[in-house]
Amino acid sequence: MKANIGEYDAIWFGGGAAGRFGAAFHKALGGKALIVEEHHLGGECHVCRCAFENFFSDQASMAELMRVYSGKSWYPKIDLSNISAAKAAELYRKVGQRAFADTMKHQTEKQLGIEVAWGEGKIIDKNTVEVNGKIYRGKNLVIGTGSRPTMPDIPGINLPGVMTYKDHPEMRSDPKRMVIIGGGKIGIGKAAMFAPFNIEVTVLEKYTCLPKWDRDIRNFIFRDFKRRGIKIYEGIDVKEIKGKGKVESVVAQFNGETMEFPCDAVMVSVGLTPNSEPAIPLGVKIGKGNEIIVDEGCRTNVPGIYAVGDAAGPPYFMAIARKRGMIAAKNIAGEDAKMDYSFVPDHIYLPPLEATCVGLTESEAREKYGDVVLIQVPWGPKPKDPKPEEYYPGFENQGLPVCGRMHTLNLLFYGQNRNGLVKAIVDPKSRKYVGFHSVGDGAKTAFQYLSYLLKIGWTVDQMANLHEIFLNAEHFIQLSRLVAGQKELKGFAAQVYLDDDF
Ligand code: COM
Repeated sequence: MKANIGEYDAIWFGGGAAGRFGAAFHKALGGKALIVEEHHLGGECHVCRCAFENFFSDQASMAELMRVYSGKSWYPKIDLSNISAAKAAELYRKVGQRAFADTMKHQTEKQLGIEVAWGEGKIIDKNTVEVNGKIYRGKNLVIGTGSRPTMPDIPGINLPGVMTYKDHPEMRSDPKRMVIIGGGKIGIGKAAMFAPFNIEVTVLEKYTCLPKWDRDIRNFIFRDFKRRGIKIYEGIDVKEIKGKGKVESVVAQFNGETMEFPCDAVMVSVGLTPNSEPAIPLGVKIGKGNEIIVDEGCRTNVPGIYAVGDAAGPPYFMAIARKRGMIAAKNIAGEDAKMDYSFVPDHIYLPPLEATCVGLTESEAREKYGDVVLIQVPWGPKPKDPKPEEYYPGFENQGLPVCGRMHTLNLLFYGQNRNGLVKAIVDPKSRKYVGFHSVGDGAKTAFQYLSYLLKIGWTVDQMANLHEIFLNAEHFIQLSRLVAGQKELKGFAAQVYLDDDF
C-alpha cells in the first residue's frame, strides 16, 4: 500500500512557465497547490529557450557589432577568426543553466512556498498522481507538459549534426556551414545568431519566411541577411539529409530542380508539437496538431482536468503559457476567467537587433480600414551603395536614429539603415492605432504595454499626452505628437509601399 500524501486543490503536472505561474497564482488565491516536476522548474526557458536565447543572441550581437565596427572610426581592428559559438554555449551551460535553475527553485519553493513533488510523475487517474512511489491526490489536474520540436519525416533526420533549438546549448564544436530547415521566427532568429560566429548559414523554407510579419520588417530582415551573407530560399522542399555517420549535406527540390547544400550542421525549426501524450489515457480530446483541446478557460472536455502552456497548442509564447496557468488557477478557484488572445505581441531575435510587432500589418490594416496613416522612420529612398562613415546629403529621412545600443550603427552606417525602423499604423477616422512594428534594440519593453494600449483603443491624441524619455527605443510618443494636432489626420510618412530593395 503506497502512502497517500495529502489532498490538493490542484496538481500542476509540469513545472514549466504555465505550471509554475499557475501554481503560484492558485496558491495566492488561497488554494492548495502541488507542482509535479521531474527536471527543473521554469521548463525549457532557462535550459534552451527564452533565457538561453537572450544570452546567446547577446553574444551574437557582440560578435556582429565587433565585426561591423572593426577598424571603423576609433574602433581597433578586431581579429574575429577565433570566436566560438560553442564556447558561448559552454558558458551558458556552466553558469546560466545552473544559476537560473537555482533561482526558479528558490523563488518557487522558498519565496512563494509552493510544494513541489520532485521526480517523474505518473498520472494514475484524474485525481491521482504517483511520484517516486508516493501517491498525491488532487481535486483538479492541470497538464502543463510543454511542447517539443516537430521533426520532419525525411531520411537522415537522426544523423549526428542535426539539431533543434533544444540542442543548441549542447553544441560542443563550431560548424562551418549550417543549413536551417524552416524560416519561421525560430529559424530566422537562429540564422541571425549563428552567422556572427563565422558560420555560413543557409535558410530553407518550404513556403514563405515570416509570413505574418509586416512587409517593411521582412524587407529589412532580408536586406540585412543579404548584406551579412545569410542565404534564404523560399518555396524549397527539403527531401533528405545526407551523410556518412554525420551530416554532410541537405538535398532539396527547388523550382523543379534538385539542389544539394553541403553543411556540417543542420538546425530543424519547422514548428512545435505539444506534449499531450500523458493526458491521452484520461480521455481528453486531442486536436490535429497533437494539442490538448481546451476552452477559453483552459478546461478540457473532462471535468476537473485543465491544460495550460504549449500542451494546449498555439500561440506558443511565454506570456500565453503563463497566462493560461493564471486563468486555470482562477477557474479552479471558482471564477469564470477566460483567455484573451487579442493583440499578442511577437518577437524575433535578430542580433544585433530584434524585431517586435503587435496588431495589424500595413496590408491587413489597409484591407480593413482603407487609407491608413503611417507614423514611420526612417522612410524614403536610400542612397545607392552607401559607404560606412559617410554622410549623404539629400536623404533627410534616413537620419532619425532608432535607439537602444544602435546610435553607433546609425551613424557609422548612415544611409545603409542598419539601425532598424519603427512603424505605427493608425486608422485616421477613429485616430486609433491598429498596429505597431519595430526593428531595433530595446523596443520590446514598450511593446508589452503597447499591446494593452491597442486593446483599449489608444489614439494618437492620447499618445501625444504621454511623457517620453527622449531618446527612446521606439519613438512612438514624440512621432505621434508631431501629427496629432491635425484635425484631419494625415500620414507622417508614405501612403504607398516602397519597392522592395533587397
Ligand atoms: C522562466 C520560466 S526562466 S518561468 O516562466 O518563470 O517559469
